[in-house]
Amino acid sequence: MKKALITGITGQDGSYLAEFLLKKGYKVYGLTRRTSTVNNERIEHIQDQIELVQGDLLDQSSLLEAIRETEPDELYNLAAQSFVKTSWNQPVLTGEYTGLGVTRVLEALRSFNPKIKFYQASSSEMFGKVTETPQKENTRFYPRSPYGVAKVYGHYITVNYRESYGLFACSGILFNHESPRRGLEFVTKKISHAVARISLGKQDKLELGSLEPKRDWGFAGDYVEAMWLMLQQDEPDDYVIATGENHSVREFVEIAFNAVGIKDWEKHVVSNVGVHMRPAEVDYLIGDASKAKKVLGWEPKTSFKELVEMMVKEDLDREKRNER
Ligand code: NDP
Ligand code: GDR
Repeated sequence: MKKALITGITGQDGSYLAEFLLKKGYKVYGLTRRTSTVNNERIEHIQDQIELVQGDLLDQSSLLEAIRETEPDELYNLAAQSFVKTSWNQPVLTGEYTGLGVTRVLEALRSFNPKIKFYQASSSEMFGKVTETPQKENTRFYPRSPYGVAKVYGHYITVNYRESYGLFACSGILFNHESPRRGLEFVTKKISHAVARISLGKQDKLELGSLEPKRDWGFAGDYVEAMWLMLQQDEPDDYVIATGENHSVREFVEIAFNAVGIKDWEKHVVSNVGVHMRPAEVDYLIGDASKAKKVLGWEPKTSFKELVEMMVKEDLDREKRNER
């Protein structure tokens, strides 16, 4: 039985990846940090099938101990401070978790067993102010936030450890991917949650920033398969994972309101650009995943409309049950 260790297992992607690997017959371990209240909602339904070990990206010895305890064949490094806006407020912490944290994990892996296969969660935010459209593996990086800068560091240290030490280390450059398990601060979930509440008369207004930014949005459940596929190849490499389509925040809002039968959505939406402004914005991202299609045989399965409707439906069901 193959064994996998996932950092960030309590996050959106960690929970989908854990489900996916369990279905593939893996023994799944997850690294979690100590919290004063339990924070396992996304993995509650599989908790009796996985094993959690304590550790933190800031603490080198805890990472080594987690690897020693679990002896994984594959290590997926998904943990990070992942909210772009927070990265201006906590730039040093973001650098520690999202950047240097990658080196700590790689060092622990290398010193325990350099044969463990390693996946790094890189991001389309590394392209930031894009220099080429669509973005592919060799498009120049131009990050626009402390988060994006930290991810560029994480990407290159992964490439560097592969080249320096011959590790089987892959960097997946994933474009935005969403799901009903997305954190509430991200724009997609903020919209689907508010739309559900507005349709039930529990809320009247949805306040957003600019409705113009465009993102290449996919479904997280589809994207975790690509992470796994990268580690099943003969050679380690880096891959862009995206749908190849982009849509504006406005389009997301429109489809979400349509899904609950509200046509005059504009009367519920306030675009307060000033309040939600980021010191530097990423306006336009669209990925070219043709390498992943050719080498990994990976393609997204869920359309943009299906994704929006899935998120709204799930929030509607939760709101009807009065759950968060
Ligand atoms: P989430 O924010 O949902 O999850 C982040 C996870 O990291 C949580 O489990 C969190 O634990 C954990 N974590 C944070 N800090 C630490 C720490 N110091 N030590 C240990 N664990 C920590 O992110 P996603 O699931 O959306 O994303 C997964 C990864 O993919 C991230 O690295 C993100 O930057 C990257 N990414 C995401 C994309 C997306 O669109 N979702 C696109 C491209 C890249 P806790 O629950 O305790 O907070
Ligand atoms: P992003 O996701 O920054 O792309 O990072 P987010 O959903 O936060 O923003 C997407 C775009 O929507 C605009 N926007 C708003 N965003 C939020 N959060 N709240 C609002 O009210 C709002 N109004 C407009 C933003 O300005 C932005 O342009 C996500 C994260 O998952 C990263 O970890 C990951 O690396 C990238 O996707 C790829």
